[in-house]
Amino acid sequence: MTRLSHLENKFVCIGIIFHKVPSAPFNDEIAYVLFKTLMAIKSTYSVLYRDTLTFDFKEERENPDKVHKTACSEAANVISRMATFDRKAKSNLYKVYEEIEDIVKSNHFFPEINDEVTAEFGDIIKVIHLQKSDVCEDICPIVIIGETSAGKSTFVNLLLGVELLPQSPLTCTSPICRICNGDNKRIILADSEGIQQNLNLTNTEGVEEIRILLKDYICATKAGEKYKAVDICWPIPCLQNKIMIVDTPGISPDNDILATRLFEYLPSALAFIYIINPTNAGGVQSDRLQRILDEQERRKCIGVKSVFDPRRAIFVCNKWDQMHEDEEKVFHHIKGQLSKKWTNFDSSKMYKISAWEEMQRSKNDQPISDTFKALLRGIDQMIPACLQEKIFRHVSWQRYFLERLHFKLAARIINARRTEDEKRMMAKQVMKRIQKVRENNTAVQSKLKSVAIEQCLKSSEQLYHYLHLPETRIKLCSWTEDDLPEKDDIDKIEKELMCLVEECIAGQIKTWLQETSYGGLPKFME
Ligand SMILES: Nc1nc2c(ncn2[C@@H]2O[C@H](COP(=O)(O)OP(=O)(O)OP(=O)(O)O)[C@@H](O)[C@H]2O)c(=O)[nH]1
Ligand SMILES: [Mg+2]
Repeated sequence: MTRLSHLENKFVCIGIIFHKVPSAPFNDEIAYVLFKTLMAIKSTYSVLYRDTLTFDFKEERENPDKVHKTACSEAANVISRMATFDRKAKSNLYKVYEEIEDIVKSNHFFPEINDEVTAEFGDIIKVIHLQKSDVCEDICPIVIIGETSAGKSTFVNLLLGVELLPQSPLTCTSPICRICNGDNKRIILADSEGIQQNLNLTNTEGVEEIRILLKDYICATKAGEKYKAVDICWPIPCLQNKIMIVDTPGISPDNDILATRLFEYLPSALAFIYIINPTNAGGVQSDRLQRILDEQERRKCIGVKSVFDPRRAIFVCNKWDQMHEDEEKVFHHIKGQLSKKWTNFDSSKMYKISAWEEMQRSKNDQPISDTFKALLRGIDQMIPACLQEKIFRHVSWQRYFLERLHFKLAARIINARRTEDEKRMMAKQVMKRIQKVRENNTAVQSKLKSVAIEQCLKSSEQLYHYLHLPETRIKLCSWTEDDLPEKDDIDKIEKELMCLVEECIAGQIKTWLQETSYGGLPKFME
C-alpha cells in the first residue's frame, strides 16, 4: 500500500512536470492517459482501503450470545456474510479492470505503448477479459471430504439447515453432490460418461420426499457407481447464488478416482472441511489424507496450476457423542497424526463436534452448542482470508500493470523532452548495448549452465548430509505401534510398510526443503 501511495505521488509529480513544460510534444494525449491511469490507480486504492478488505465479525464475536441462535440459523448467517463481503470486493476489482480496458482501448492510447504492453503482458484486451471472468467466477465451493461414514452428509445437512441428503450407517454417498440455492427445485444427474439427465420435479416436493428420491441416485447400494455427480438446486437462501456446498463420497483405499475428482473442486474451494471419525480404531485414517496430498504433489510436478492451499483445511472430529473414555487422549493422538501428515497443519483449526446431536438440538429449537459455535467461528475466520487471497492476487496484477504503464509513460515524457541530437546519441548507445549482449550471449549461457550444475550438486550434497544427521536418522527410525498397518496378509503389510517408509523419507525431505528455503534454489534462480 505504501508503494502504491508512492506511485500516486510520482504520478502527481509527473503531471506537474508535464504541465510545466507546455512545449513538450504529445501534450494532450499524455495528459489524458496520465489522468485516466491516475484514476485507475485511485480505484485500486479504494479496493484496498474500502471496507471490502476489512471483513470483520467483531461485533458478533464479542457478543456471540446476543441473539439466541440455533445451529442452522448461525451457519446460514456465516455463509451469507461471506458472500456479501466477496461480492463487494469483486465489484470494485471489476470496475478497475473496466477502467484499464478503457485506457487501453482509447483512441488516445499510443500505439507504441500498446505494442510494449502487448510484448510484456500478451494481448492485453484478452488478458483483461480473462482477469474479469476470473473475478466474476461466482461459485465458491465449500467442500466436505473425509472418511467413509464419518458423517459428511449429516454435517452438510446441518450446514444447510434442511435434511436434504440421505445419510446412513452403511456406505451411502456414491457420487459427488453439489448443492446450490435456487427458487426452482432441480436435480440434475451426470453419469460416468458426463451425460446429464434432468429429473422431473413439480417444484412442490418437500424435503422428505426429495431425500427419499435422492436415495435412488446417491446411495451406493442403490445407484451403484452409475452417477458421477448430482446437482441439487433447492431454496436455501443462506447460500445466496454463490456458495456451493459439495458433499463427497467417503475416501477409501479402493477409490482412486475420487482423489482425482476432488481436484475439480479443491483448488477453487473457499474452505474444505475434512471430517474424521474418531471412533475408528487408530483415529484419523492417514492413508486417505495421503491420497489427497499425493494427488496434490503429482499435479504440482506436472505443472498443473490448480492446486489447493492446505491452509484452507478445517478438521472436524465428528461423532464426539460416542467418545466416552480417554477423550483427550484420542484428540491428542489425532492431532499428532495430522501434524505429521498435513503440511502447515494448524491445530487451532481442529474441532470436535457431534453433528447428530447438533441436528437434534436444532430440530428442538435449542441454542447452538459451544463446540459447534467454535467450529462455525473457525469457518467464519478462515473464509475471509481465502477470499482476500483472490482479491489480493487481482490487486497485485492491477498494481503491477499500472506501475509498468506508468514507467512506460514516464519514459515517453522524458524522451519527448530530449533534443534530436540527444535522441540520436541514445539510440547509438542502445544499439551498442544490444550488440554487446548478442556477443556475450553464448558465454553467459554456458556459464549459467555450469553454475546451475554446481548449485544442484551442492544442494544434493546438503540433502544427503541432512538425511544422514543423527537427529534425522532418529526421526526416520522412530516408529510406534500405532504406526503399524492393521492387516493380516503379509504381502499387504509389506507393501504398506514400504509406503510408510517412503512417506517418512519424503516428509524429512519436505522439512529440509522448508528449512533451507528449497535448498537455496529460488535464490539462485533470481
Ligand atoms: N452418533 C452419531 N452418529 C452420527 C453423527 N453424525 C452422523 N452420524 C451417523 O453416522 C452414519 C453415517 O452418516 P453419514 O452422514 O451418512 O456419513 P457419510 O460420511 O456421509 O458417509 P458416506 O457418504 O458413506 O461416506 C449415519 O447413520 C448418521 O446418522 C454423530 O455426530 N453422532
Ligand atoms: Mg455421505
